[in-house]
Amino acid sequence: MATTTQAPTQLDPLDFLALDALLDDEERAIRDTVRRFVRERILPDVGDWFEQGILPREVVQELAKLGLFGMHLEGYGLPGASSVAYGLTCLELEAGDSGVRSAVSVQGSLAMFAIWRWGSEEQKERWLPPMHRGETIGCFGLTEPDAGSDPGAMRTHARREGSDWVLNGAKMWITNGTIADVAVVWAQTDDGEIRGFLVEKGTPGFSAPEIHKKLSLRASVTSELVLQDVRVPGDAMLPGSSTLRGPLSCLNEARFGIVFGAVGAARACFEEALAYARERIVFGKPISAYQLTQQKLAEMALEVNRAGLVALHIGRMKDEGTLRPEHVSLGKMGNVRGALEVCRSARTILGGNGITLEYPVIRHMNNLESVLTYEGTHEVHTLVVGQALTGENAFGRG
Ligand code: TGC
Ligand code: FAD
Repeated sequence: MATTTQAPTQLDPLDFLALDALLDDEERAIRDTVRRFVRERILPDVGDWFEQGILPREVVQELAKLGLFGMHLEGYGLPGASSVAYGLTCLELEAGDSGVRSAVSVQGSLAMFAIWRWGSEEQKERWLPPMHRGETIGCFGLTEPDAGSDPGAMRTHARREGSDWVLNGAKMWITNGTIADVAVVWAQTDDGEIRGFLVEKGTPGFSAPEIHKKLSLRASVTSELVLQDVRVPGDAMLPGSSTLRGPLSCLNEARFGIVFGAVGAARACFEEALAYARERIVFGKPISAYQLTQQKLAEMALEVNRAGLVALHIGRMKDEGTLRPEHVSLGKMGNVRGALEVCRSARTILGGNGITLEYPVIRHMNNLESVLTYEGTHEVHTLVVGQALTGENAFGRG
C-alpha cells in the first residue's frame, strides 16, 4: 500500500502521529471537556497556586462537578467510564499540573478504589457516593517515614480491643491528608496481617499536619498522618483484604493514571517550547531555524508520541482485561522518565524564561521529580520489570 505523500508542514505538530484518530467519539468528548476545563480554569492561575503552595478547595469541587472522582468505577452511582477515557482525563489534567491530576488520582484511584475493591457493601454505600460528589475528600496512607519503597516494613500497628481497633503509627508524604475527611490507613495487625482502616477526620488521637518547604507538587497538599491510640469501630476496617496485595492493587490504578498523565506534562512543555522557538529571535533568526533546536524539538515530538502510543495501548489492554501490573510498571517508568527529559529540554529552549513561573515549563519539570518518585520510584519499577524478565527478585528481600 502506498504511503501518503503529504508535505511534512501539513502535519499537526501537536498530534504528529494522528493518535486522535485512534479514539472514539465518547473518548474524544470526555478529553475535550477536560481539556477545556484545564485551559479555562487551571492554566490562568496555576502558576500562582504553585507559588503560594495551594490547590484551592473550589477547584477540587469543580473537578467533582465534572464527575471525575472515581469516574472509571462502576455501581454506587459512579460513571463507569472506560479506562482509556479515565487515562485521557489524567493526561489533560496533568497538562495543567501534576497536582491537579494527583487530586483526582488520589481521590478516585486510591481512596475510592480501596473502598470499592476491598470494602463492605455498607462502606461502599456510605462513602462512595459522597466521595464522587466531592462532599467527602479521601486520602491514602501507605508510606511511612521509614517505609516507602518497601511498604511491607510498615510500623503502623492495629490492635484489636473488643470490637474496636486501636491504631498507632505515622504516615508520611500523604497527598490531601490535611484536607481529607477520611483517610484510608494501612496498618499491620498483631497477626501479621496488613489491613486498611477508614479513619475519619476529628477522631481523637488522629492529626494530619501539612508538609511545607516542597519545591515540587506545590499545587497539591502533602501531609503527615499521626495516629496516637486512635480508636475506630470494627466496621471501619476494610474486610476484603488482609495482605499487601490490598494496597498494592490500588497503586496499579493510580500508576495507570500516571502513564497517561506524564504524556500531558510532556505535551504541555513541548507545545510551549515549540511556540517559543518560533518567536524567539537570536543571532537574527528564530531559534527554531537552528539545527540544534530542531533536534531538541524532534526528540520531544518523538517522546510525546511514543509515550502517547504506549499509554493508549496500555489503556486498551486495561479495558480488554489483559493488563498486568508489570505492564503498568513499564509504562510508568518509560513515560515519566521521557516526560522529564522533554521538560528539561524545553526548559533549555526557553533560556532564562525557562526558570520562571511565568511559563509552565519549570513547574512541570519540578512536579515530575515527585512523579518519578511517588507511586513506586523509577528504580522500583525497573526491578518489577527486571523480575518479570528474568524471574529473579532483586529487591533485596524475598
Ligand atoms: P510482594 O511479596 O512482591 O507482594 C506482596 C503481595 O502483593 C501482590 N502484589 C501485587 N498485587 C497487585 N498489584 C501489584 N502491583 C502487586 N505487586 C505485588 C503479590 O502478588 C503478593 O500477593 P499475595 O497474595 O501473595 O500476598 O511484595 P514486596 O514487599 O516484595 O514488594 C514488592 C514491591 C517493591 C513491588 C512493592 O512493595 C511496591 O510496589 N513498592 C512501592 C511502593 C509504592 O509505590 N508506594 C506508593 C504509595 S501511594 C503514592 O505514592 C501516591 S502518590 C499520589 C498520586 O498517586 O498522585
Ligand atoms: P525510599 O524507599 O527511601 O527510596 C530512596 C531511594 O532508594 C529511591 O531512589 C529508591 O528508588 C531507592 N531504592 C529503594 N529500594 C531499592 C532497591 N531495592 N534497589 C535500588 N534502589 C532502591 N505515599 C502514600 O502512601 N500516599 C500518598 O498520597 C503519597 N503522596 C505523595 C506525594 C508526594 C508529593 C511525594 C513526594 C510522595 C508521596 N507518597 C505518597 C510517597 C511515595 O510513594 C514515596 O515517596 C515513594 O514510594 C518512595 O518512598 P521513599 O520516599 O521512602 O523512598
